[in-house]
Amino acid sequence: MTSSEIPRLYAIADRACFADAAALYRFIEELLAAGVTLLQYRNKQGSAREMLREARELRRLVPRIHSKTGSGNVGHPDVGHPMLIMNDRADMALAADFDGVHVGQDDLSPAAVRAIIGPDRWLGVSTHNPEQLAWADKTDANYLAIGPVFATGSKQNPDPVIGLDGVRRARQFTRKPLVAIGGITCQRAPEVIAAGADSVAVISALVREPRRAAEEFLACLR
Ligand code: 3NM
Repeated sequence: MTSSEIPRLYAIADRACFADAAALYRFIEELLAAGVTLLQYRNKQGSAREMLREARELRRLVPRIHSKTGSGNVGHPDVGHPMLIMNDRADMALAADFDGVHVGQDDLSPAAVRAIIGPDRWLGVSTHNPEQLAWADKTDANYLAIGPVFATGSKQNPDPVIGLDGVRRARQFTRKPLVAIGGITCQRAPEVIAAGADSVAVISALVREPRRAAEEFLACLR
């Protein structure tokens, strides 16, 4: 994957934002209807069984060929469908047949994840400073994330805010697709991209009115 191939908007469905699984599924359907083509399922507190049940339902909702709308809804150019990424858990990604896994600094190493998921699924790695980014750049991650760019209420014990300067600095450490995360709103997304990010990952700014918010993001990132 090259930088131009990662979708500009990376929507994260954090289970903690929803009262029940049905609300999570509605959220995903709204995002798909808006044309979102890169989606992550994040569940930090559910049991393994609950996670797998929800993940399999998400796999069913996010079809391999998404045909609700026309060409504006094509996902990754190579695969032509929305990409569904599992947070943290390589085992769940395989069990629910997701398109990739995203790991943080305390999860399995990128090499260990790659050994589990094989060569074709996407692997993303979270980083929070230049040292971590330089290290992650040497792994075979398909994309790297950097953050938090701005203050966030969606993560427990977030690392220090890096700001737009942190994004600019990060850009100098890697040619892999760079995803910026943390406190990104539609208003601020263009400046994050201008600072060197290829994509913005978003949790809270999508929750209240998913379809409208996602459409706004996609419009202002075009
Ligand atoms: N990771 P929101 S910040 C999940 O810094 C996550 O790596 C971060 O949520 C990092 O868009 C973050 O609501 C939360 O701020 C992003």
